[in-house]
Amino acid sequence: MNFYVMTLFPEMVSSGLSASILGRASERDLLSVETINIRDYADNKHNKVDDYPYGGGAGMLMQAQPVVDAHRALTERIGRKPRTVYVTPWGRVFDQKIAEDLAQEEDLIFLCGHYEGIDERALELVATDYLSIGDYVLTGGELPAMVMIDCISRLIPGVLHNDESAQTESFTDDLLEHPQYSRPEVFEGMEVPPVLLSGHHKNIETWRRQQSLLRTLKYRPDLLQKAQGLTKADLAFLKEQGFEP
Ligand code: 4HQ
Repeated sequence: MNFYVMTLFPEMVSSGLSASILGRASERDLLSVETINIRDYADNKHNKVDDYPYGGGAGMLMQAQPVVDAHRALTERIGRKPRTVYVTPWGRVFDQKIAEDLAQEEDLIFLCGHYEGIDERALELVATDYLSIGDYVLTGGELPAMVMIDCISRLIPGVLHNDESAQTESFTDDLLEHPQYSRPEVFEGMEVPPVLLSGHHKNIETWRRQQSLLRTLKYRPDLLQKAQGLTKADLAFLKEQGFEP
């Protein structure tokens, strides 16, 4: 997967995505992240890319010309027009399903606005998808683009270790994670649940499943309502906890 991020703050994006798991995946050529500095496409000698909004109002707007020229140069270089995501609070709210869909693409372009956003005509010309990461207002689209790239990247085969990726395959998708413990066995008087030290794999699996169900019931009952892979045993356990679908 090749990600292209069009932004006025390329170093914010490249530094944020070059560490840890994504950095390792880039080095192994499982993915690439290229930033395009929209300012490089300013057609004036002061490299100005923003201006006041017609009709008045607070703040500045990114102008259409450098955005459209940058996008044109990029798509000509790629040799086709990949899906181009504009990140904005009025987009569809990004979720795991959308990530799975985008992970099927060979190339993806993210367009990041700053200030009060981008001249509508540029969006009309380049954007194919409008996506949000949630109902709150940020200063720019860079962090949302990075959130989406991170989420999509871990779905690319080979990016995660096999034991990590196994998780995404199963029905645990719709449930919250069970609690986890590592050494020491006792920390500040608090013990690790004995079942986890028992070596009894079947019991451990049952305990973890029930903890996931309990945690989801407590913190995100809305997820349980739409959970797909609940077994008869799951439903019986939930019924004991007072949950009726
Ligand atoms: N933005 N999810 C870019 C957001 C946002 C969000 C605010 C995007 C500013 C210029 N984007 N504009 N939430 O708050 O995607």
